Order: sequence, then structure tokens, then C-alpha cells
Amino acid sequence: MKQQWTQDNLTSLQSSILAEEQKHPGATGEFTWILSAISLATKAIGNKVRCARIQDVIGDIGEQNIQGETQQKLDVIANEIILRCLGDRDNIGILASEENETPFLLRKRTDGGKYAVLFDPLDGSLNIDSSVGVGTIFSVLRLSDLGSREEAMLRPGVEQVAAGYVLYGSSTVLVLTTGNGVDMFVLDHAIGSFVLVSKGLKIPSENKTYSINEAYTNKFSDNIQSYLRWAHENEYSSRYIGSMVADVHRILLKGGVFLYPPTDTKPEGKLRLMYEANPMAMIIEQAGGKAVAGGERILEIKPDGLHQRTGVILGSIDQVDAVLQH
Ligand code: AHM
Ligand code: MG
Repeated sequence: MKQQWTQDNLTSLQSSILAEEQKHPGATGEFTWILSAISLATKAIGNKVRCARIQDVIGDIGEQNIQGETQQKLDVIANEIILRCLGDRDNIGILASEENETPFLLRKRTDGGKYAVLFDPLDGSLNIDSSVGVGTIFSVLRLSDLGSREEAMLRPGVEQVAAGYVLYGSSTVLVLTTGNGVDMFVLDHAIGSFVLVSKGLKIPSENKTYSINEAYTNKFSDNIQSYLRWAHENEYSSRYIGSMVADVHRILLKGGVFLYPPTDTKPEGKLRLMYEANPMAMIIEQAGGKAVAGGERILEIKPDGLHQRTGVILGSIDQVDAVLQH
């Protein structure tokens, strides 16, 4: 009798991806190669995050990144770890980081560089000093025949072949989609492996919880202000951590809606389309949720630049629709 996956089986990230690849005829295992590098990098970053105060890597370095934001010491360390772990993977053509102005053009499509990997090395890094959950977000695109230049990566989120994040919280959690549902793995420190704990995650509905930086209320559009007034009158609850990975992870498991809309001072929004919004939108949609910006599906936005920003509204379909009704 063929054995089915159950909660009692011990399945590592590696074997889960290999099993997934075997379902696709002609699969070469290249993907496993990329994800094993991501797994190694995020274990190393998680380790640094946990020891940050002991190793004196708390606080900023006094310099700004391309986004005009002050870089934390751990932003720089996390970025270097990812570049070191992914840089020598033969099938990665381009590596692009939220922290670097220009992407690393590693190898041409004709030399085997089939994929681009985009990442936010340490999302929510301002929360590090207070030991609040932070994370790494990643997105994988197949490079088109356009070549291996930066423009080849300016593809809408629907073309992502994989997306995921790792949350360094009370446990280290890796959430991954390769376009076939969403799986969740937890790092078992004793064996050093990410172990599958949930397959085919689905976002619950009917959770009247919103996640937004409410201090910006007067700077939001009339629609968002009207939604917030309506939510106050309708027994909603509010949860906001200020690390997108942690806020989205809670919504993935519990339901509700996450919003980072444009404000008067940030008319484009704050979050980055390619490094944050697209991978999170793919995960949320794959889990049966909805992700929109300015009335449009986030995954269909055609990017103009790698560091482009966007508004974000994502979560359970019913809760996103409740926002859009205003
Ligand atoms: P970062 O990538 O520089 O850490 O910034 C992104 C973070 C998100 O994790 C979070 O949702 C948002 O910024 C919080 O911003 P704010 O402090 O304006 O509420
Ligand atoms: Mg971020």
C-alpha cells in the first residue's frame, strides 16, 4: 500500500522538494539546488539573529541602503550570508537584494544561469533590538530568453516559480510555495533540518482582525479611513508587529487582513513589489487568499524597476473584500 504523508512522517525540506520535482517529467533537480542554498543561508542568518546581542551586532551601521533606509548591522550580515550561499549555485543567473542598488549578474542564460533569486535578507530588522520576530523573504523567477540583464527580471509576480519566507521567531519557520499550494517547515535544531509540519495550508476566513500601522490613519486615503471606522464599529481586533513576515505569517495561519497602503508622505507605498509584495502575494493566493494594490491584483503589476514600491492589502478573501467595499 502506498504510504501517504501524515503529521507523523518525518519529512525534510530537501526530500519534500525532491518529491515535488519528481511529479514533473523532465525535472532536473535544479530547484532543489537553489532551495538547499536558501535553507543553508537562512539557518546561518537565524543563528546570527539569536546571538545578535551576545555578538554585539545590534544597531545600525550609520549608512543608508538604496531605499534611503538606515542599514542595521544584521541587514548587512544577512545580505552577505545569502550572497555567499547562493552565489556559487551554477543555475542562478542573477541575485538581487533589497539592500543592493544593482543586482549581481552572475552568469548568462547561455552559461546555465536559468533563474533569478530576489530577496529581502532581513525584513523588519528595526525589530531586532527588541528581540521581536524578523524574517527573510525570497522570490525565484525563471530568466526569460531576454538574457541575463536586469531588465530580464522585471516580470510580473505571476511568473514567479517559487516564493517563500523564513520567520526567525519563537521557532524558525520556513513557508514555501512552488505554485502547488503552501507548505510549512519548522527548523529542528537538534537535527539541523527544516521538517515539514503542514502541507497545503489554507488561510481561514471570518477572522475579524486587521493588521495596519494605525498611527498613519490621517495620512491614508478616505477609503482606508472609512474601512477603519467601519471595523471599529464592527468588533474588529487589531494586531500589528511591524515585521511583515511575522504579520503575514499570523494571517496565513489565523486569517484576517494585512494592510500597508500608500500614505500622503509615501504615495507609492512603503513595501517593495519585487522583494516583499510579490512573494507574499504568491503565498497568500496559493493558500486561497487574495492580494491587491490600488484595485489591481499584486501579481499582475508589471514592474518598472527592481526597487519599485507598492501599496499592499492581503489576507483572507472575505477580509480583503471587506476593505475593498469602502
Ligand atoms: P524593512 O524591509 O526595511 O525591514 O521594512 C519593511 C518593514 C515591514 O516588515 C513592515 O511591515 C513595515 O516595514 C513596517 O513599517 P512601519 O514601521 O512604517 O509600520
Ligand atoms: Mg522588508
